[in-house]
Amino acid sequence: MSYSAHTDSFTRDNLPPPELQPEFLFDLPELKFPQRLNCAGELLDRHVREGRGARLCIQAPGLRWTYADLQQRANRIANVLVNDLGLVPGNRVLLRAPNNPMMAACWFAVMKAGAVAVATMPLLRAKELKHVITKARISHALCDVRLAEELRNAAGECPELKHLRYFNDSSADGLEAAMANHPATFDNVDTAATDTCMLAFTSGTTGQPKATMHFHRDVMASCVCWPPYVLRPVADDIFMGTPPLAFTFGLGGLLLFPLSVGASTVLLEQGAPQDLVDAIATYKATVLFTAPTSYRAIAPIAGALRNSSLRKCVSAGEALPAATRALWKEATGIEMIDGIGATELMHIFISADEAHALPGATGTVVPGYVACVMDDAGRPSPLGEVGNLAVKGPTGCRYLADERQAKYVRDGWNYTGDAYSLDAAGYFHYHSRTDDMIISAGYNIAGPEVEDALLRHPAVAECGVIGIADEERGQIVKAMVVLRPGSEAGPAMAKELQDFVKHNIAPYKYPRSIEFVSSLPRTETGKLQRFRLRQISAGGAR
Ligand code: 3UK
Repeated sequence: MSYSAHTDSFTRDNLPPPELQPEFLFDLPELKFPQRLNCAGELLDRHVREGRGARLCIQAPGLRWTYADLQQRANRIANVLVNDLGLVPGNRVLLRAPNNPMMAACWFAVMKAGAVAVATMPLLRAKELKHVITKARISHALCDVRLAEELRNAAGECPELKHLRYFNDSSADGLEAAMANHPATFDNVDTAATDTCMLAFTSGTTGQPKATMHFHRDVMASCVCWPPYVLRPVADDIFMGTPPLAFTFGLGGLLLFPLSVGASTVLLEQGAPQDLVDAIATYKATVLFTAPTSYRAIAPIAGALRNSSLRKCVSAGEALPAATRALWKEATGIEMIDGIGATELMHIFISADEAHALPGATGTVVPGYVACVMDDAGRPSPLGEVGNLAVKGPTGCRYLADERQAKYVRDGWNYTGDAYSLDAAGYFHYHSRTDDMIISAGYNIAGPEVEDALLRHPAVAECGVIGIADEERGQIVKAMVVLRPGSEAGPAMAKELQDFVKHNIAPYKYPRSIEFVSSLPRTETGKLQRFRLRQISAGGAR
């Protein structure tokens, strides 16, 4: 058996069987990792060792930490975990907090101690936390004291969770008090590159959330593919954004990638449009990460960002409508960087930088990865034809003890569940989730294309398009529309929007049904919840 530092072998024991794992590619020279690798050593300690300890690392309201500050906090927390709480390498540690510096310090402490971080979305309730704790067999938790209640409720029903500490807590039994009793030095556990260091739960729109497993090597792989080839950050960049650190989009964009180049990050607990615009000015942020809907919501007040410090805007989490890309460029002058990533693959694998962006397309495959559009028999589809997106690279899907592994990984390829087409220039065009393709009177219609057409109408703030059952046509296209303030809902507006769509895309795609709503159901990661839209449309639970 190959080397592992894990004395608790739970994650190793629950890897998918070899025949169900994807093929991994390490062709790029920067992907030749040593056998022993601790990502905290690479991302954090290396900067201090090489003399950059005094450089700015993390900012938050009223706080500035250098690399040395973050390292010392992470070391003290690692000492608390190991010496006070009996943690051994391989144990799982639940992390729960809004995006803030202590959350980042805890994440690195877990890496240093050779344990496995399980970061959870701040909005999760006790019932959902209980699933995470049970599934990942979690023994330790570090939690922001302001989010204690739901975790306490869950812990009451989870005997395996024995050690809980709260942070951002000034009380005598808080994490900070314990940290003060320990040295600011810690010898990182000498983990194998292939030791699991984090479990990332999928958002679970269908069925129970799945736990994806990532190794120390995967964390580093995500830092050497998309960031240097597409984002191209520099050490003076100041990163900012909204995705939670519990979402790999946020973990990469707001923690791993800035640290991988010795840059700094601003961690904000609030991400409303005005908060973000103000924070960009206050901290002189240069790189912004958020979801397409958030760009759309900020656009009306984004004029202030024109000729500001901001130079790169990254959109991921769901498809970026060409209409939103255009709106953002009009408001700020900035061409966005779109990229598709997935929890299973850690981060972005198809993308285009600002100079190569093609409106309506996600981009080209990121160096280190290969991607293909496959037909239902698993053969490459002809150019231009819509099929199933399949990807391979240095990262890939490993569900912890889950039968659904065989669905995501087939013949060594990761199937993301997205319907894509490939053009002659190598650009991948998103159509819809494969399960969400609308079939109406024999035509395949992708909801996002109809959404993009509707979003170009000045009265439309947001919209979601779904297929609903229809006796005659099988399904019909239905749009749920949120209007901008000042526009009036009613049959006249519905007719106007229908005509507008018919004039802009093939008429058979127009929404035969339109319902005006005051908001759309979204996940904490900014994704439209189409299954809930279907329920709302059917008059079901809201
Ligand atoms: C969809 C996109 C079109 C797509 C993620 C960047 O979203 C992330 O991970 P999730 O596991 O969801 C994956 C699915 O989301 N999607 C994401 N980005 C795009 N569709 N264009 C895009 N740009 O259906 C994909 O299969 O929540 C995104 C980095 C890390 C991530 N985890």
